[in-house]
Amino acid sequence: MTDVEPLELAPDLRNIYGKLGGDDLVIVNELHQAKGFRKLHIETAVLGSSLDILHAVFFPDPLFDLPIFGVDLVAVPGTISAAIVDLSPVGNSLPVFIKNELIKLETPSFKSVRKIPEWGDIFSPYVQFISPKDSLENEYFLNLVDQFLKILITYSESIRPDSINDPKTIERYRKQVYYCFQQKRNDKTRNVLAKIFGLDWANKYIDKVLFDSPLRT
Ligand code: BLA
Repeated sequence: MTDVEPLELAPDLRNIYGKLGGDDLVIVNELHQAKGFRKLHIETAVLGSSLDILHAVFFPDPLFDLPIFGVDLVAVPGTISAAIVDLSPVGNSLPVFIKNELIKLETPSFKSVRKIPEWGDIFSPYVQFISPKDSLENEYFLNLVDQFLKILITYSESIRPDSINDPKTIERYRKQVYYCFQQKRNDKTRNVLAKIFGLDWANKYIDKVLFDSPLRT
């Protein structure tokens, strides 16, 4: 990416420690911005030996015709229970370049494909949501993540911003707000955080760090 710069985050939200029973919870956040992206967020969370999470969302600047990149990996002892990756549209559909590249990808036929929950109408038709069953499937999935990223970054290097009052910019802003709204309906994320830090803290963290809305400038 071009012009990558770190984004401010209060130290108490950058590295977060909590305790549940005998287990420690450690969350580490990394935030950047870049050309075309208002926020690149990578989060790792480890809850003792019971849960391991990698969460990443690259939120575009609505001036640019870029989809939202999202990945979530949830590992429990012995297996990865959820592996999801998508380039989610914020226009009426994905940009033509991105759609054409995604169509070309050879998607392996994973043994366990999971059902997208009801709030998941934000995802594209190309979303991959699986429980990888062995190390080969893990590898295939990570390879897909790489390819989704490559497509996004290649496209982001070629495009120019629209104006702030362009109806397309306004529509992309609106759709990004909706993406955040729907993600906040995922009670599985909220429950993990609320069990350790309480519901108030969990809601604030989800609103401010995980799925904050873009600024309306
Ligand atoms: C599911 N997310 C989950 C699950 C947990 C979390 C425990 C249940 C695992 C399972 O269903 O097998 C927890 N995820 C977290 C926590 C964080 C996190 C605590 O990121 C962060 C601190 N979730 C996202 C993003 C996507 C996403 C960006 O954060 C997609 C791009 C998707 N997570 C997602 C989906 C499910 C899930 C679709 C399954 C929900 C369901 O089946 O109801």
